[in-house]
Amino acid sequence: MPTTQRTTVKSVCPLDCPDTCSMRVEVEDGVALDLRGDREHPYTRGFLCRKMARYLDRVYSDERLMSPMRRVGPKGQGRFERISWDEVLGLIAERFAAIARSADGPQAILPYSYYGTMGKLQAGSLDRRFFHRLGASQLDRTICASAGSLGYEYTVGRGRLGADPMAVPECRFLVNWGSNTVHTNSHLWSLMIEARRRGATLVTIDPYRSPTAARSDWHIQPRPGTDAALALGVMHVLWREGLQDDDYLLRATVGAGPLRRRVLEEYPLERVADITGVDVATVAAFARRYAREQPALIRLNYGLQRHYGGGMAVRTIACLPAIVGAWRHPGGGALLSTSGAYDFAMALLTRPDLSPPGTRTVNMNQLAEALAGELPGPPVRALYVYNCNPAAVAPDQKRVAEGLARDDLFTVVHEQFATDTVDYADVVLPATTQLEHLDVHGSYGHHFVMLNPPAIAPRGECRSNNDVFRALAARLGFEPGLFPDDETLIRELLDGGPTLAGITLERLRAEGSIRLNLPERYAPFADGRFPTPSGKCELYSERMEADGLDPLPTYLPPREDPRTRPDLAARYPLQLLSPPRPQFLNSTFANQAHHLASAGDPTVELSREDAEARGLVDGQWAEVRNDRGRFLARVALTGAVRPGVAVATGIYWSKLSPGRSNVNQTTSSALTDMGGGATFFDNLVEVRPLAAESEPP
Ligand SMILES: Nc1nc2c(c(=O)[nH]1)N[C@H]1C(S)=C(S)[C@@H](COP(=O)(O)OP(=O)(O)OC[C@H]3O[C@@H](n4cnc5c(=O)[nH]c(N)nc54)[C@H](O)[C@@H]3O)O[C@H]1N2
Ligand SMILES: Nc1nc2c(c(=O)[nH]1)N[C@H]1C(S)=C(S)[C@@H](COP(=O)(O)OP(=O)(O)OC[C@H]3O[C@@H](n4cnc5c(=O)[nH]c(N)nc54)[C@H](O)[C@@H]3O)O[C@H]1N2
Ligand SMILES: [Mo]
Repeated sequence: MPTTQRTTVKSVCPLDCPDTCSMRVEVEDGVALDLRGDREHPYTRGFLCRKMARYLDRVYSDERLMSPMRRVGPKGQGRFERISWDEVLGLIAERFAAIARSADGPQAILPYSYYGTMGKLQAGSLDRRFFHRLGASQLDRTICASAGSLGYEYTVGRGRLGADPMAVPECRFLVNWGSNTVHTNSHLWSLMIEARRRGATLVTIDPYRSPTAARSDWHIQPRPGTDAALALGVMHVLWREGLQDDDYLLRATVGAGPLRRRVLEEYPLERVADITGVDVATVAAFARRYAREQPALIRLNYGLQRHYGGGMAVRTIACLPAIVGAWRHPGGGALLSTSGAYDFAMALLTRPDLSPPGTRTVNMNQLAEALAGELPGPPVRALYVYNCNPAAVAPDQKRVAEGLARDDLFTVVHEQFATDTVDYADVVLPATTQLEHLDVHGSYGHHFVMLNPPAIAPRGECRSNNDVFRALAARLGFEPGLFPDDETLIRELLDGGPTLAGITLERLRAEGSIRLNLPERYAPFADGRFPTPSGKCELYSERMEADGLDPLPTYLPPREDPRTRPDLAARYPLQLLSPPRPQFLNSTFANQAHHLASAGDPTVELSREDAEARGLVDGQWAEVRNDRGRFLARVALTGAVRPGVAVATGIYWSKLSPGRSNVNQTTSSALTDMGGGATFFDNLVEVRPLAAESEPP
């Protein structure tokens, strides 16, 4: 009898989520039998979210793409025939070479990717080298975080440095500001619960009574996109009542004087209450407790910044910890992202120097415009999509689909499943999952470096992103030295700055996960020094002034707001927010039976008043629409929103939804005030009954 081979492999969750969990995979004779959260990892602490707990269903799904394919029907229909890797690589190389030689040149080729995996290798290494070397257009990856990151960076100096999440149990006042922490950062939530056991108060500031708001001690419910005004009102109270930390302000900030004048003169609480819909007493009570109950942490997340003024809103909120001196304490201050603490050698890994000078950059939120030929530069003639499902997740979906349907566009999609985007591909490449390839991870929610060795062999003919770019580079005759093996890439990446000193591939192999070289009790700005040009927290920012922005915090209303756009609101009076549904990770998992069944039909949550005024009842199918498009959803009267606000959680796949569209048919490709960010939540719509019956057509 042959003996069975059993091993345990320590892997890393690849999802675009701040938790970056450590996982243990039990493998028997090359088959992964069990996967669970690593009990020994100090941040994962043995539990996985409901999505990853069933990751093996995804790895072994019958619906995985297993071989390369070529389109046989019209674009959008998803009809393909099987071809070999040899043929498909030849086809892509030939098309790319022909476009590069043509009058349009290589910039007519556009890579399009986001973070289907957060692995440093498979998310951004040989792909970058390949497209830079080819001379393709560059992609500005702005769909998620760029507005808030820049706003935070102007203020604090590095967009992605924040409080140590491990110290959260020491906090006394925890604010989830535009963060659905329960579901989008569940391991931080468990640390918040620990803090609450020790007496902390949990507050959530969100126009939506999210699961996090519902489970908090205090829910403050502003109008969408008015957070900067709320924060300015809080500052007004702090200075008016002498609650500011003068010592920290003097040592660690610039611009306290002008900011104080602005908030005292321009943001009286009556005005703040009028803008935000939060009453004067609540603003004052929040400010007093925030100042006094230290350490206080503001967990701001990216949902907050998906409005026109999103960059300025994050910048404004990021001033608060300096005013009350919250940065003095481990766990105190603000937490947007921790990824800036990793001194990875990113330029070595991605080689931006290979991209010819003057190469254009396309903002990924403007895929509709790029495909319609509305951006400067040559037309987009080829699109290479990987780690991303733009047909479902990008704004202005109808126009994105029109672009993807162009017959003169050559589209390559590298995917694990036949997504909405795959349906528009000319050629499809089957991708490995996290259990099938090597990778290394940082995190944007903690401070560990983690290695993900492959646990099983690639299924079918699946190949990793890097394996494909190596093969394409060889076909195009690029220097082999630029496309080394994955282990070499890991060594290059780890050859970075001080927080990585002593962290090697060998140590990662032995230990799996290693904390960055940071003080055990890490409080990044306790000493009052900030990595800004002035060395201080910039309440007044000369860099913003130079960039044509208001150097002081201010309130910028949404683009689509009944207050500022009464004309538009006359037809589309409801402000629609579309944050994630807990069962999905963006559009990942939204095709899998278990998750889809647990999520149920798409919903639109409305206030009872708004539903009654439209003759809508709970559970009924309705059409949500504006001038950009429409989608169908069941009305849900959950009591979670105020009149004038609607919520449709996602992201469902369009082809699996009634009406074959999702919420992004209504969202706009307009950009934020800074950073070129997406404005998914800055979206006026109207909702109307679909039919007398409760079933969709
Ligand atoms: N389960 C699950 N987890 C995820 C994801 C997922 O899809 N599913 N996505 C991952 C990704 S890519 C990201 S970027 C993060 C996002 O993590 P979060 O930022 O927490 O995600 P959102 O739910 O988009 O936004 C948080 C909250 O902001 C609220 N919000 C909307 N507009 C405003 C506003 O104007 N002001 C305030 N104060 N709040 C507002 C929304 O109602 C929502 O409840 O989560 C990651 N984790
Ligand atoms: N209306 C609305 N729209 C939104 C948002 C919202 O809150 N509301 N959120 C926005 C945000 S925050 C984000 S981050 C974006 C996310 O948008 P995307 O980055 O497109 O995220 P996903 O929908 O999860 O799609 C990732 C795809 O990558 C694939 N994938 C995973 N691993 C690999 C791999 O190793 N190789 C290859 N080739 N493919 C792989 C997965 O199968 C999946 O289909 O969506 C944005 N869109
Ligand atoms: Mo995101």
